Amino acid sequence: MALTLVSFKLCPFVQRSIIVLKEKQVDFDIRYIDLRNKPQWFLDISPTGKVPVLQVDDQVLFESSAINEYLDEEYSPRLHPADSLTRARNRAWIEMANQLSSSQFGFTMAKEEPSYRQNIDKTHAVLQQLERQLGEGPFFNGPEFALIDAAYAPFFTRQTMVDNWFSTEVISGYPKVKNYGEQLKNRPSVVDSVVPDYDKIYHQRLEDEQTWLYQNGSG
Ligand SMILES: N[C@@H](CCC(=O)N[C@@H](CS)C(=O)NCC(=O)O)C(=O)O
Repeated sequence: MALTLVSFKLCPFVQRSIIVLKEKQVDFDIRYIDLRNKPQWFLDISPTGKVPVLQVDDQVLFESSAINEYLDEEYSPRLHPADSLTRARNRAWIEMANQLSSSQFGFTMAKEEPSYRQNIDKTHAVLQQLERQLGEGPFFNGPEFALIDAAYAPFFTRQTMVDNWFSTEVISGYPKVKNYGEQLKNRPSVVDSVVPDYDKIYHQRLEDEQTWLYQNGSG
């Protein structure tokens, strides 16, 4: 089967699917689009107008969770847990990872302080829950890397850079979360899941947008 992932270089949801493809060592093509100027061919195939979209021969899949579950069922090794209860709990915590990525986007891109603070608070609310949930690690479920870890990894790729640039120290108060992030961000599939100049592109985006964080550091 020919796989083409329609992508945007800074998207954490695309990054999840790339991690899964890399973990499974599956060959795929990647096609980048400009989300500020979406091409018509993309609008024609994407029901939500969002990336990732995965083209599987002449079929189209959208929504990162659905794409990743498809990849998991189609290509080994199996990354979702075998036990149905654990799998269901993982799906629920993937939804928490969605909230984390969305509040991280919110506080990094906020133009005004109230929106920055509101999204920082939302980020901490999820991190507190995650800290309570994590066990001995190194991964969410324990020793084995799973589909859920691909969902959390993009948060840490970004947060490491943001903390370095702006001294935000968002995860420093959560020892288990911090350790989880260290494990994830150094994993080869995660390192290879972003373009080599990702940090420059990300920093440039924050500068272009003149976000509140960019102008004020940690405030
Ligand atoms: N729930 C979606 C979220 C995808 C998403 O928000 N993608 C963003 C980029 S990171 C997007 O394509 N935004 C374009 C738009 O909203 O117009 C998923 O998990 O795939």
